[in-house]
Amino acid sequence: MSKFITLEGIEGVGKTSNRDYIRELLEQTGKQCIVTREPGGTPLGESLRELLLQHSNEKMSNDAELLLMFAARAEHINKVIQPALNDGKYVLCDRFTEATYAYQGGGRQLDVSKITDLENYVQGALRPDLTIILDAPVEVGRERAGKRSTPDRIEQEKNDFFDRVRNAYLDLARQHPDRICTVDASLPLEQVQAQIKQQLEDRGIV
Ligand code: T5A
Repeated sequence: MSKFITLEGIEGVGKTSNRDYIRELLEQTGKQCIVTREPGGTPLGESLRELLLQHSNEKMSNDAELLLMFAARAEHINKVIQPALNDGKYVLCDRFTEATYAYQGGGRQLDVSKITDLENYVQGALRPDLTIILDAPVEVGRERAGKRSTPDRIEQEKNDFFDRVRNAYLDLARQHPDRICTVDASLPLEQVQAQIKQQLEDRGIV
């Protein structure tokens, strides 16, 4: 049976590193799995990602940012996520709507009811079966991300923005303990992976 699994967290906490680990675990237990990301995952979505992250759009309004995230998501669900789930595949996605609640709701302080309205409109009943939030202090994530590349338009926000993002993620985990869990991503990679494996085992996924 198909499942939709998403990975979340502030910048640099290890979503990409752990995505590959989860994929291996799923494949080892015989599941067919596709790996994708947001914003992105389709040709249109990747073009929207570029618009969203490039510095030349520094003055983008918060509402435009929100709507572009959901435009990319609508395309992604229609062309990639829902067809894969319909085929019985596992879909492993690097960020999804919880990122919108955290970044546009928490970080940009947009009215959360706008996000909920768009979530219902764009997704209908579709929600991730499991969201793993990789949680670490902002300084830890920024230090790791900073070693790897120069900051994009959103990454260049200040620490208080990312503190709000992190707190919004933690609130989501408290509100939806049935489908959202957190792991301590400040630990060494092997220990983060052990926590992820435990979560997947506890839910009968691997
Ligand atoms: N966005 C997205 C919104 O605002 N709203 C939305 O709705 C959506 C969907 C997308 C941006 O868009 C925003 C959020 C983002 O700002 P992105 O590329 O998905 O950008 O997100 P980033 O967080 O920028 O992704 P990163 O690639 O920077 O971070 P990752 O994937 O979390 O981290 P990763 O795996 O690349 O690791 C970073 C470094 O840390 C090391 C890795 O080796 C790597 O060098 N590392 C560790 N080191 C020590 N211990 C560990 N446990 C480690 N884990 C990883």
